[in-house]
Amino acid sequence: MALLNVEDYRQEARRLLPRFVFDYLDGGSEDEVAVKENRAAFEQIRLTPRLLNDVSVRDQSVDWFGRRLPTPIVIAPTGLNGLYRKDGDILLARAAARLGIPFALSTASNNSIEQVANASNGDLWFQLYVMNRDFADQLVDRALAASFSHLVLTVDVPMGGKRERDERNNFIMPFHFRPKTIADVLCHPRWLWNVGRHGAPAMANLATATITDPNTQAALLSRKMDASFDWDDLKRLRDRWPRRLLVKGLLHPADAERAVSLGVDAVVVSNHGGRQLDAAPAPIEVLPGFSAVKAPIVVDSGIRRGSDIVKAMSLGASAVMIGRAALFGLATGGEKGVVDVVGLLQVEIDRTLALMGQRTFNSRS
Ligand code: HOC
Repeated sequence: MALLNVEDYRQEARRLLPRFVFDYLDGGSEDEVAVKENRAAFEQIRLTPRLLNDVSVRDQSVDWFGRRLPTPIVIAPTGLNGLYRKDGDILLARAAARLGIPFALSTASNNSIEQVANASNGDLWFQLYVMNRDFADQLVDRALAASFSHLVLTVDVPMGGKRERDERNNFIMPFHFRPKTIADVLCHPRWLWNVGRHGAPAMANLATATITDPNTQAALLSRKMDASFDWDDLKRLRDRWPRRLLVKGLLHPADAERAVSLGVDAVVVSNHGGRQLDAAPAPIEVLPGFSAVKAPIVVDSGIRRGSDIVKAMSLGASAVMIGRAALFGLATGGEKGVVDVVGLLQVEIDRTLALMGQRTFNSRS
């Protein structure tokens, strides 16, 4: 089947992955209302073209702190990327480097900070979960030493969202193979080949991961974060990390303004792809409310089309993050699959700009 859009890649990933893996990737929390709303909110936005402009040449590049990104896309931090391909984090980082866009490595990675830094020459960002403060400090120091350019503190996981698909599939800690899971795996031999040793055991064995300490690993995998982390801790983190700092997971403009007042460089408006608070609003819906925030705003959750990215940019975003879309590409075609998915989003952005009568993201007539 020709893979023409992100949904085609999703369907292909569904075919290739064991059910418990696809559900972990695709699923949200509780009734998955937020997952559905994230899509519905994008679909409800209409773009009104302004025509009779010369759009024979388009340029979708954007400025990011004085640097030119070829397209306003950042590959979002996602946990357990080794579930989709062996060395999934490295493949994502390499794909991003080929595309000239940033890749954010999750604290819950299957390849370590150092491995990813050694394997890629692209722009690397590190996403931080705080399970305990001392350990978080060590991660920050490692990311600094490995030349990661941005730190992305995720703040919307004081505890895990209720992932009922994962519970039904027994994809929970402590992880044990059950007969149903084994049957699921055996029915997907291509996946077994693709993941090698990183796949099925990724929940139970993170030998090459960023976090190897068993207690911290267990806390991370059961999403036992430090729920006492607050604004004072953010201030301390700001003092510790000298490069660009982003806070990810804010949905209220007042929180964004407070973060920026503490020296945070940019904010990611996100509901974690509908995987945390199921009652959360769609980020794209609340995005216009962030117009007074004096910092770049990145938005994620529900992006499946280039036109979604044009919509986000026209509502005030400086860039977007894609999570699941990149992972559908990874699961389907490895590094090339990620490049292809981002490539098709770029082609869709280009076409949308032309149809909108816009040459660039700044030129609106
Ligand atoms: C099992 C890994 O952001 C998600 C991730 C959380 C990663 C930490 C736990 O699943 O939404």
